[in-house]
Amino acid sequence: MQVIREDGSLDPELDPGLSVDQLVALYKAMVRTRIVDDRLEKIQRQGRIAFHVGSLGEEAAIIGAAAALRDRDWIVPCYREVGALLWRGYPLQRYVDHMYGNAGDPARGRQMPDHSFSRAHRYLAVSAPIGTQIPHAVGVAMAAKKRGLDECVGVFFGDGATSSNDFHAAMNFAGVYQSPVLFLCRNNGYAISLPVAQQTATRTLAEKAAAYRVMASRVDGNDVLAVLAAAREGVQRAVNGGGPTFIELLTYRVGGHSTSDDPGRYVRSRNTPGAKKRKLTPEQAKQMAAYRFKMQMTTTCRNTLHGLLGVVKHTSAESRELWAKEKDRLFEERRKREAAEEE
Ligand SMILES: Cc1ncc(C[n+]2csc(CCOP(=O)(O)OP(=O)(O)O)c2C)c(N)n1
Ligand SMILES: [Mg+2]
Repeated sequence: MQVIREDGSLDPELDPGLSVDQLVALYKAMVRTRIVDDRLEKIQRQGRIAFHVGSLGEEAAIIGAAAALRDRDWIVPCYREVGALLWRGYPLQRYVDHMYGNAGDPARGRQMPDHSFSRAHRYLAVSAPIGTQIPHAVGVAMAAKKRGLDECVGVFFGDGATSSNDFHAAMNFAGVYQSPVLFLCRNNGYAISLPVAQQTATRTLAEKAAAYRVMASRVDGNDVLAVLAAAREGVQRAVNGGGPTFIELLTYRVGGHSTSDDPGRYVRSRNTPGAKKRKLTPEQAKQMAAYRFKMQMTTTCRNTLHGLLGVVKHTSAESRELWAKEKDRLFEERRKREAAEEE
């Protein structure tokens, strides 16, 4: 499914009919995650933070789905979806503090970077073992259903997770019990270095859903309006008692798997998505062209970019300062604890 056509115009049959303000909000959210990713990668290379797993190239899949879910719906993330948390109004400063593991980090540095959580924003904690969040999500959805609440759950996971046991257990359960859940599968072509064709024999990931009688579709994950329209339909189905929906979001991981990865070791062709670091894929270029075309707001975009850059730089400087201020106390506390344990 695609809404934004090759020439940048919108398919009138599928256009979700957003206002210019809503389109600008989507655009800003996508650009913001890209800028934040860029900054965090630089900070990691400077040795200031340990690790970052970004969403370069996958912004539309994440933001489009987040925008379709209502505030009362739960988001169960994989690990690349902080853009969805920020979309819900989570403070950027708190996220960057978490990346530094400083005193402003809700986990106080006791979690890996990029393992955010917020009950207030109905965003479950990131669960690092692949696929384990999928049955969690179905459980949350079942709880809402049993209590008769008008809530559903959107769970993100990657192509690789469809090869995990947990994926199949969760899909089976959701199919049998008609759980109000959206399976948001970001097919970015790789599970770290393993191309999707080498980790599953199925032609598509969506066809796995058919075995469990879960409604499934394949959507252009770089077309934010298509993602939003498909996910909205899934939300409607879930809250109207129609059961689960599986959406295969076809996208590209433009960078490495994480800052610990070197895609140059396994991406052979320069034309393979993943080989080029910062260049837009043709789909993304098309998407950007569509925004400019529809909104005629090149200046707004430029100002947005400029403003966001400033905010992100300021935020990371604040986090660094807080880290520097608190780090002695942190080690002091640890020394005291160790001394007490020795006694
Ligand atoms: C059970 C388990 N095995 C292996 C890993 C190491 N690991 C971390 S991310 C990842 C790849 C996951 O790929 P995919 O599901 O496609 O998500 P993507 O990173 O592409 O978004 C692997 C194998 C893990 N976290 N958990
Ligand atoms: Mg993947």
